[in-house]
Amino acid sequence: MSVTRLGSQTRQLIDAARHELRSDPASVEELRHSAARLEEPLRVALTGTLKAGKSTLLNALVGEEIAPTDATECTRVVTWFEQSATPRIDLTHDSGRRTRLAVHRDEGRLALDLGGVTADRVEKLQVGWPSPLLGEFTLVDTPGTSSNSRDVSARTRALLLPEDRPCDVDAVVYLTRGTDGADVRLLDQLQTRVGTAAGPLGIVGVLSRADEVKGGRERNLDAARAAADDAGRRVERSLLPVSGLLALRGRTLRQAEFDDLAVLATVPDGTLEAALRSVTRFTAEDTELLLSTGQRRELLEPSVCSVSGSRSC
Ligand SMILES: Nc1nc2c(ncn2[C@@H]2O[C@H](COP(=O)(O)OP(=O)(O)OP(=O)(O)O)[C@@H](O)[C@H]2O)c(=O)[nH]1
Ligand SMILES: [Mg+2]
Repeated sequence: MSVTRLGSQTRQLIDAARHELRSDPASVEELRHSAARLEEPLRVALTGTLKAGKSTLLNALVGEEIAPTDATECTRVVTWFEQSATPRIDLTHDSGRRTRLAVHRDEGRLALDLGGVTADRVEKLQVGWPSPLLGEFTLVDTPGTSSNSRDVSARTRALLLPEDRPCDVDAVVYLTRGTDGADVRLLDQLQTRVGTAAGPLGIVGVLSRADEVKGGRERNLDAARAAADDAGRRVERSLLPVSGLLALRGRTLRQAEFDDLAVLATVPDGTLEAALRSVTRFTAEDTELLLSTGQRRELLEPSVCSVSGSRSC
């Protein structure tokens, strides 16, 4: 059945229920809320273990670096990315008070500066951004489920496994790099709630950072698929291998980078493969690689930045 048809049937059901329950104000209010939600973009949360690549995948989907990423623990508050005509950032304090924050970019990336408020006092951060994708989906970036701080993980659990109210998100993209114990626990708990008011409607499982799977003699893509199947068997669900970083670089590739990659693609396979084994080899003085060392360094620059942890998050 098409989504549009399903939507119109749901609308009809809500209208009928509103009519039947018109003498019960609490039910009428709940149904009014459901009807309003139906007109809004689908809410999709990206969740999973610490450093699984959640924020990077969100950026890849939007095609811009609006969710801070880093090699060290980065996302500490639940952040909602919503469609907006102009960029804006709103912070809801734990007291319920809302503050509008200044929008700053740092080397093209959105800097989420909480303006002196500590993460534990933040209830919710909402980033409004002009993006066609956000017109269809509201994306929710969450702190890692196995955060170094229990409070930080608790925020993700409070969002996804609410105790006393319906779940605020419609679907979950669950990123895992394998089968760490805490990962599987949350995934299992979410699974038992799928389709109930207290849970999401569905979960998409992802084996993230799939480019890091070592291929040996196999092609990396095949190795990533095999690793996802393997991990999927252990968690008893299918996992999609995804490299958010590769997707992000692809979506934000500049013309000069594209041209340099096209030159590199003409280097004989053996020479290129040997150079790609490490950063040191790739950036060594080597005329056979056709690009200057500076050009090759520039191609690596995004990952060099994140490894050095020099970004502000
Ligand atoms: N190789 C590789 N690295 C990735 C990929 N996705 C993310 N990374 C790197 O992994 C690190 C963590 O990425 P984030 O996107 O910040 O991960 P996160 O899950 O949001 O992290 P927290 O919010 O701290 O839990 C960064 O250094 C990223 O550059 C990927 O697909 N491939
Ligand atoms: Mg993050």
